[in-house]
Amino acid sequence: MEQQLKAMLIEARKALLEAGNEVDLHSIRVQYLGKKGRLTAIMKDMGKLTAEERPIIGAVANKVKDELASVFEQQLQTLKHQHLAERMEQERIDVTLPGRHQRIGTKHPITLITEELVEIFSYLGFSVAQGPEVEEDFYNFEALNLPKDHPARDMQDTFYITDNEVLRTHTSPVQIRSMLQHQPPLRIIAPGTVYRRDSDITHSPMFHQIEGFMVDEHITFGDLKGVLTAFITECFGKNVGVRFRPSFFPFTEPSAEVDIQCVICGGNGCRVCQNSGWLEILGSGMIDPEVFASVNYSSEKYSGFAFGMGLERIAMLKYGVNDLRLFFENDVRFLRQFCA
Ligand code: 2NL
Repeated sequence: MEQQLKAMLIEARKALLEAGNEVDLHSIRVQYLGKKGRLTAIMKDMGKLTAEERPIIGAVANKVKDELASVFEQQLQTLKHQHLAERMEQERIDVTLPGRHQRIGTKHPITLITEELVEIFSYLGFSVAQGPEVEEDFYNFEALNLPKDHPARDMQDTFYITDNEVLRTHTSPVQIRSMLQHQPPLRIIAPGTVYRRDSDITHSPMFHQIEGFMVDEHITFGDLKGVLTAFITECFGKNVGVRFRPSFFPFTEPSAEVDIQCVICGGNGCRVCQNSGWLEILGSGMIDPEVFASVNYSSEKYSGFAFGMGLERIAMLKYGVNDLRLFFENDVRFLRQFCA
C-alpha cells in the first residue's frame, strides 16, 4: 500500500504541475484527493492491515495528502500569476499617448457682434427690448406708416403666416410695442432675427438687425448725429470718417443714411466700397409724426430719432468676412475662428 501511495504521489504531483489553468487544476485535485478519488480508493483496504501497519500507512497517507495540498497551492499561485501577467500584457495602455482634446465651443459671429453693439448702446444709455418674430400687420407695417398698398408690403418681400400675421421684416415692431407700453423719455434698442423673401449671394431670407430709437422733449437731428457718431467711433475707431447722406424711409422724416470711410481701403477706393471710398452702414431719421400718432404720442410735445442696421453687414466689415453665406452654413472651420 505504501508503494501504491508513493506511486500515486508521483503521478498526482506531475498532473498538478502540468495543469494549464485553474479549472483543470481543481479537477485534478478532486480526481486524486476527492471523496471518490484515488487516495480514498487506496485507503479502502486499510481494514486489511495489521494493527502495527495501520498507523504507519496512515502517516504516509497524511504526508501524501499534505504534499499534494502544497503542490496544488503552489501551482494555483503560479497559474494566478501567469494569468495576471497575460492580462497586463493584453490590456497594456500607452500613457504617453496625447489625450483627446475637448474643444470649447465659440460664439457665432452674429452673436458676438450683437453683444458688442448692445454693449456700446448700453453705454450710451439705451436698454434692450425684444418681441415676437411672428408679428401682427399693425406692429410690423401699419403703425410704421406703411399702409396696405405700400410697395414694401409686397408679397415679394414678406413671409405671410395669415392675412394678418407675418414673419417680422424688421425689428421696428418691437419699438412700436415699447412706445405703446411706456411714455417718454425712452432710449431703446431692439436686436433680433428678421425675415424677408429674398435669397441670393448677398441676401439671406433670415438675417439680423439692430434698430434703436430715442424719444423725449426737444430731441433734434443734432442728437441723432451725436449719438450715431459716438456709436460709430466706438465700433470702428476714433479716426474713421463719417458722413450723413439724405435719404428716405416711410417711418422717418427727414431721413439720412450713414456712411463710414471704407475700412478695407481707408477711403482710397476698392472692390468692397465699389471705388467710392465709403460704406453705407445704417439708416436713420427723425421719427415721422404719423408713427407718433399710431402710438398716441403728441408730436407737439415729443420728438425723436430712430435708426436701423443689418448685423451681417457690420460683422462682415468688422471681422473681414467676404461672403454672407458663411454666417448661415455653420461650417465649424469658419465658426472656430471666432474665439471670444
Ligand atoms: C435700415 C434703416 C431704419 C428705422 C429704421 C424706425 C423705427 C420706428 C420709428 C421710426 Cl419705431 N423708425 N426705424 C428708422 C430709420 C431707418 O432702418 O437701413 N435698416 C437696415
